[in-house]
Amino acid sequence: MGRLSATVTKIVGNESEVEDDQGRTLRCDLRGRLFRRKRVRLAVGDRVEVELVEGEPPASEEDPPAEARGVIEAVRPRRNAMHRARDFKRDQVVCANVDQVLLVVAAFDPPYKRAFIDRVLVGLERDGIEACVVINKIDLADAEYRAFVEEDGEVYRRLGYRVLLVSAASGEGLEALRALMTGSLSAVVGPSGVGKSTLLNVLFPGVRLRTGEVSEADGRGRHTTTSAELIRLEGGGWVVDTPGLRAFGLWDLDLEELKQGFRELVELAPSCKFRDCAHNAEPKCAVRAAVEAGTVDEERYESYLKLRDDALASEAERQAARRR
Ligand SMILES: Nc1nc2c(ncn2[C@@H]2O[C@H](COP(=O)(O)OP(=O)(O)OP(=O)(O)O)[C@@H](O)[C@H]2O)c(=O)[nH]1
Ligand SMILES: [Mg+2]
Ligand SMILES: [Zn+2]
Repeated sequence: MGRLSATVTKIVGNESEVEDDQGRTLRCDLRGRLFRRKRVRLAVGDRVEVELVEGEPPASEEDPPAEARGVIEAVRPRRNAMHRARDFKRDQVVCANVDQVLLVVAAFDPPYKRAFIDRVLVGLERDGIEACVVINKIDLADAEYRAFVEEDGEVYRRLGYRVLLVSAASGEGLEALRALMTGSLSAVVGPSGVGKSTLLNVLFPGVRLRTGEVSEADGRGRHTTTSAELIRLEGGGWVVDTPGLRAFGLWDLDLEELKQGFRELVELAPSCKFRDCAHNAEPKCAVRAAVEAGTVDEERYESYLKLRDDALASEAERQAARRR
């Protein structure tokens, strides 16, 4: 029997669900040799090689997936890994091999906060994952506010991030978003109520149905799903779905990660007088000079200072806890 190449789509308890390159699902045990001896911790998105142990995988998606079982013989090296909030559980991988994170916010209802966007971007820089800032509900903006949103968008575009202004209600920007997602593995994150589910349902009408099916077939409550789940998109590609992603990006940041998470700081830091410049009150700081000259966006700099205060506070807390 030959080996199949597959993608891990789900992990529940001691089992994983994988989908081979023909779109067939099979279940694999996580208690095998590979996981005990080599201490591999699997995540959804992992590319694996599977040996069939029982029958053939079902011919179509309509057939029950539980029939086909396999053994994971090898896990390919990860291109990247997206980590969950660190205070939740240290270094837990939410998803491996992510092509991009779609950071969805809303123009209105609730209006986005630049500092939140910046914070999530810091986490993505740390994990080395591409980000696209998706500003939804643009239909709610009048001409003046829209111009303001466009300006914010330009700030991120100049830093090399992709930015899309979209509306699930009017359809604006949805073609571009669909094209971006098709054929890629995307993780959708963002605050509650910004329209993540609505967007996915409009873009890929099959998605809602499939998530419903999967959790019912499981017979377990949502909260027992300990990791993310990959959902196949019509036209190719995957989207990651997990309630836990709401907390994504809200971990404790350390000061070094923070500096590395702002592209403009990384670029300018070598020009600061001090090698370990915090870009705060130090003399001859190239970052502050650039803010004053208007070449670095002031709100981005304010985000940095605010996040730095947060990082300093949590570091002080950690140190106090250690002394106790
Ligand atoms: N005007 C307008 N309303 C929208 C748009 N997209 C979504 N909404 C509305 O925003 C509300 C929240 O949408 P959801 O899709 O549930 O938001 P969500 O991001 O999935 O929220 P959580 O699941 O709580 O994280 C719903 O009432 C939607 O109808 C849009 O483009 N324009
Ligand atoms: Mg939702
Ligand atoms: Zn500096």
